[in-house]
Amino acid sequence: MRFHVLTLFPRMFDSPLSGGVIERARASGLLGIQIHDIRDHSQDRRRTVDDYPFGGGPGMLMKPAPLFEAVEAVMAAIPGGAAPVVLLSPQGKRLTQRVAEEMAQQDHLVLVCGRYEGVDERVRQHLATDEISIGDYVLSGGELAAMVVIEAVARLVPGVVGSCESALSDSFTTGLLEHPQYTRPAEFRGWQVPEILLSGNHGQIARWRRRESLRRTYERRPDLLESAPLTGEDREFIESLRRL
Ligand code: 4H3
Repeated sequence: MRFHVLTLFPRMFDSPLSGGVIERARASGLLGIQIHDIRDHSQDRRRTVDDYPFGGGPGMLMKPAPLFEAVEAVMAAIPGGAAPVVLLSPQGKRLTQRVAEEMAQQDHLVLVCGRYEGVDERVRQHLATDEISIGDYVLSGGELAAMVVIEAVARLVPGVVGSCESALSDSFTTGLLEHPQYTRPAEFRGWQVPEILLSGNHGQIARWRRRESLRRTYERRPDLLESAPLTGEDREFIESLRRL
């Protein structure tokens, strides 16, 4: 998987992507992350990338030309010359685990980070193939949203996260919230770890974990129960919660 990030602030990406699984995966060649400065594709000596909005209004907008030139330069270096071009914006499709899984199927992803009041509409209509939002709030730039996308997607690339299992059993991967997790000591300040987890009975432990995922999802995010794959036993347990 190769990420190509277009930004006016390349240095923002130095530290968040260093350290941890991302750095290891980059070192092993499993991941590539190239940061491109949009300003390198401005059309004039003053390296202008923004301009006043037609029709008036506060602030500035990002001009189309530097963005089109930057994306086209990146595309020219991508075998086959085609990759999704993702614009990060509050107006985009909400990033979910499912959306991250879809994105993780790609060999290349181009991420466009807007600044100012936004980008010229022709970028959205004729350059971006996707528009993604990491949540319903406005940031001063798309960079932090791009980093969230990189983290959420990269960890799904086989081999990036240690044991594939941990990537699969996280919250949302089962479509449910994750069950409670405990580690040593078995008693801490009088708070006991549930006995079942100390029993070594893996069948019962799996059943307890599934039920606790269902309970937690029912209590905190019942909306997820509509789309999560549920067995008959799951549904019976949820019914028992409803009757409480
Ligand atoms: C993404 C980008 C929020 C998100 C963003 C999000 C700056 C887009 C500028 C940038 C526009 C102003 N804010 N929720 N901001 O994913 O280019 O919106």
